Amino acid sequence: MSFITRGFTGRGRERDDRLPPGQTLARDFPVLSAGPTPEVDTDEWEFTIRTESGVEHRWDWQALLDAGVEDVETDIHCVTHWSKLGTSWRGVPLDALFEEVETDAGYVMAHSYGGYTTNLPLEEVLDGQAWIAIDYDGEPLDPEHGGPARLLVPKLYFWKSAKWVRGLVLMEDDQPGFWEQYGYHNHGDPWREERYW
Ligand SMILES: Nc1nc2c(c(=O)[nH]1)N[C@H]1C(S)=C(S)[C@@H](COP(=O)(O)O)O[C@H]1N2
Ligand SMILES: [Mo]
Repeated sequence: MSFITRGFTGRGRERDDRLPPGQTLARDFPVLSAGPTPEVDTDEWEFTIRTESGVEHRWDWQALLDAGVEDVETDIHCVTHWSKLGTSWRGVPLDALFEEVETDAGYVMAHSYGGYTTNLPLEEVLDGQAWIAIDYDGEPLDPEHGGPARLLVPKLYFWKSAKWVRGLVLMEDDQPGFWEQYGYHNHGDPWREERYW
């Protein structure tokens, strides 16, 4: 476990226990995209999970909603040092989609419309730790924030929360995604400050 400083910072200001080391609170919701915002209509949207043996599981928009949408209140942390506490989302837990998936793989590569990728350990996106988010703050997710649907993995730095997500590929061996190839940490735990490597 990482060591979390409680109480007061050197400047004498009270520090929120929910704020990981090196983070400051953002009032607005910054947009960070490596490329242009892809236009994805829910009519044509689909999400695929491909297993290590090549089996494809597919959901269209209605099938995603039918899998069960829930409210999520969570803190988010960007590697560029901003955090937002208590943000409100609605989304489908990945657990609901993985109910029909058989796999022994240890890792997933998330793929986005537009080409972005990011890698994650499978066990860290199950058990209520990750969602396909479709609403933010009571509204359909803004395209610049990943609408119609993005991955939401709040326990890791926000670059792991792939915007415009279109699928997961299960991998037996871990491989770096887009930012991970450019020196971002392979794992990205904000409480351990796993920023770069
Ligand atoms: N498809 C895609 N997803 C992405 C990114 C991106 O460039 N493309 N940027 C990542 C990074 S670095 C961050 S910090 C968050 C930013 O999400 P936001 O723009 O909603 O704040 O999205 C992540 N997901
Ligand atoms: Mo980021």
